[in-house]
Amino acid sequence: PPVILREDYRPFGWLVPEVRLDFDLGLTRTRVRAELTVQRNARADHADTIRLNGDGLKPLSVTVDGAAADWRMDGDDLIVPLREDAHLIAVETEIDPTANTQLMGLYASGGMLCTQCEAEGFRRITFFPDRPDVLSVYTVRMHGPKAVFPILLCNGNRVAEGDNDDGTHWAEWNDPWPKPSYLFALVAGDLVANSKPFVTCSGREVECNIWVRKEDLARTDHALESLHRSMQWDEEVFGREYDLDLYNIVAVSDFNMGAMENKGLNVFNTKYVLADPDTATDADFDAVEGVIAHEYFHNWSGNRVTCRDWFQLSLKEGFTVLRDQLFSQDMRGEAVKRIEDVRILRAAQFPEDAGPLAHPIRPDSYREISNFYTATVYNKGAEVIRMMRSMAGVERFRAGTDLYFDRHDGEAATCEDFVRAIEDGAGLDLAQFRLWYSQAGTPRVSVSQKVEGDSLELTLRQTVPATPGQPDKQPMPIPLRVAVHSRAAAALGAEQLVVLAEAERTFTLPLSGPDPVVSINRGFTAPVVIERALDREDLVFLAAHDDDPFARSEALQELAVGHLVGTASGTLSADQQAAGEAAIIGAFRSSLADAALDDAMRGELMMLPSETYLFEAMATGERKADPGAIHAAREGLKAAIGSALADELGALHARASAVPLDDPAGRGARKVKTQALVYLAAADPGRTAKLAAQQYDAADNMTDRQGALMVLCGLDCPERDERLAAFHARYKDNALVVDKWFTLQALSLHPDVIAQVRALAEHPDFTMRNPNRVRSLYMAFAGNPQGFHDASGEGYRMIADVILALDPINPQTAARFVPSLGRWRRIEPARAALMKGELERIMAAGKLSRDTFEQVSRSLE
Ligand code: HT7
Ligand code: ZN
Repeated sequence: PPVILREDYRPFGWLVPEVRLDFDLGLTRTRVRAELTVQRNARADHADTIRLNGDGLKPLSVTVDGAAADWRMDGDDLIVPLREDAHLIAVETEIDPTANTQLMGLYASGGMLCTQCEAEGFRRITFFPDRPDVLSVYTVRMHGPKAVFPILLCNGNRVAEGDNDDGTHWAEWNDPWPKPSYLFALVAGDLVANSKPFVTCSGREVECNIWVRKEDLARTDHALESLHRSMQWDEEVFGREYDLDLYNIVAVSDFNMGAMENKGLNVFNTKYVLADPDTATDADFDAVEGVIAHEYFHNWSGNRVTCRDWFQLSLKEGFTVLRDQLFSQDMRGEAVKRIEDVRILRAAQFPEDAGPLAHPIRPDSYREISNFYTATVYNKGAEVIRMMRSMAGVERFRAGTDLYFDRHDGEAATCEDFVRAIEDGAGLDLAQFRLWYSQAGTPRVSVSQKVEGDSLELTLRQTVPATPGQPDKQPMPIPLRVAVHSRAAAALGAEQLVVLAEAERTFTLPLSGPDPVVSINRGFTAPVVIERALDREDLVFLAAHDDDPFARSEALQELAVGHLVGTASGTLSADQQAAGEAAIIGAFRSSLADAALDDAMRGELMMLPSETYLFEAMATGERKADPGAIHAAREGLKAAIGSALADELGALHARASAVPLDDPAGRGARKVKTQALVYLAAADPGRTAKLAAQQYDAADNMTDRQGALMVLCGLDCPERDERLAAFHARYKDNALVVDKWFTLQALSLHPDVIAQVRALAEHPDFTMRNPNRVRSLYMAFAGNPQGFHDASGEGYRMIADVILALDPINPQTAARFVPSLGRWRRIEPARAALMKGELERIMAAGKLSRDTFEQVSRSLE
């Protein structure tokens, strides 16, 4: 497959101001007639043909201005000669939505029809210049059997509808806002809506609907309320008002990603719509709120201002992730949300940045754009914009975003346009900062300090590691919030922002007393790795006293990372080992006893670094990560904590269990309740199995039930099988909860997890055709370090088999499994050889999709 280069961008030769689509809908046969008004683009080179992209389509008829056209195919694309400056092109195609297992374009899901067009799905519906810089006003007519498709939805507003005598009906929709084809959407099915109007800041009433199957209606209130909160927040915080009188969200159970921001008609994975306390955890509620907000915020950052080309994806995705993170911080509390977001960044993006698939947030090339919907483009993209916000301050940043929206409304813009608007609007010089858009790799900042009189000389050095295709890097501006505390005086220093723009620089900071302890990258102002050798006592001091809650949790993480990596690599003496363990237990004890902490924050402080994050920390320089040693060290520490703090954890569990479901403190209580079980289970499995079973039996909500079952799943005890069976029996008709049932087992600490996953793949509820179900079993397993990295290589083999089996069905989802095997270079030699061997086996297997081919070949380079 060809490589597409960012530098090759050229404007399209034709404008397509208007599109008229006519759909004759059927589950196995849908006819599409597309009429395109085209005009020569004065800003592009002269063209005497138009290239209309297609993917697996055959044109049934092609006319230009009503006469048969002299068209030809070039691969999958349709080439039509055009002589004048303006024409009307009409093309007819026919598609089979039921045969569409890729879930891109128009497809059938649970008896309904829906679309997914981003990035390049529209070309599977009709021939079209399927690129984000071609913006058109769409008028769409849908026609189909009323009994099968009683509801017909499209972008914009319904302008006409009617019934026919033959049992069919039709509806016509018009979207007044010009949009690229990737934002087109259509839904036809038997749906019901939960509706509530929202009144915008200018007093317009917007009809908001959440469309679902009848049996799911009772679980849609949270989504609807989240939508209203998002609309209100975007008005207040970013000055953005919604621009149509209708906002429709439809939930579908077969979906490749989380959701899609189609103009006025979002299509959502049911996972991010449906929630009630009996079937969804607190984390699920948060995810629904976050994804609803994310898609809503795209209405401005993505739809009103869209992307010029797919290399600019982070323009809409990075910015929108930042916007949804800020929204959730305001809804749920800044510190806990920030800790969660940084945990996700470290678990998903840092490994990507350190591996063969590393790419800048604005990539320079791709073969298959679906492979670039990554944690780098999304999450690091958000961090890069967050850094601009930190440097500008909230008000000046807002002036920058206002200018960006004003300047580029209705346009297909670039990342450079965004940076320039922030420069002009916020008054920042971002000349050097632009490197964050072009350089991949997570910068490492090393810290050293020296007391000089009543100041501290803080020397910071940055290196940006080499990444594929980028051997040499330049220093980038790194904004870091710092404070210098005094351990001896128990005094907290004032915070200030320093920007490290050079390879090395010394900053002079005021001391707050003797024995200075530097608190750095507070609030995680920059997505970097801080390298420093801080005394254990200093970390304990920061964990207990830092006034930045993020820095507190960070100090505890640093303490645990140092201890666990040291233990796993065998570099600690017995004394160091014992002292490290005692320090961590002491810090945990303080967190458990600290009455000033709420449980939501306590729950964060009680979380050990994940094994994937520990792999990253262990794999530095020549040293490789040893998954077996990391797992043993982490489990050992959990057991030590559980046994040393058995009384405190038992008391915490009892206290938290007494908090009722709807108490404002309930969420935090549920979080620490299961955390307590996790440590107790590591120390005393027998007793904890009883306690977990009690929690399961007494649960009046999914958070407690799932938490208890998660702990039980890792234990070899009768309670495990009994509760797993009860859980399945209770929820067998609820697909999202059955997904949980698969995931709990695939993620479990049980020694037989590989055999259990193999058996689950044979379960009648398992299918390769539903992405949620595939992810619930296999993505969970690929994220289970103990099972996936089993020294036998069986875990690797299983995931490679999944990639091969899934690739012909759903290449996008198949390709998403490749990165787990692609990390082989950072793993110890025996496992690395097994992982690489599986990648080579996939490569040798013959015809691979463009998606999987690109990921596997890059992983082997
Ligand atoms: N913008 C949406 C991207 C998306 C997508 C991309 C490729 C294939 C399927 C997809 N479904 C949705 C989601 C978002 O970031 O809001
Ligand atoms: Zn998005």
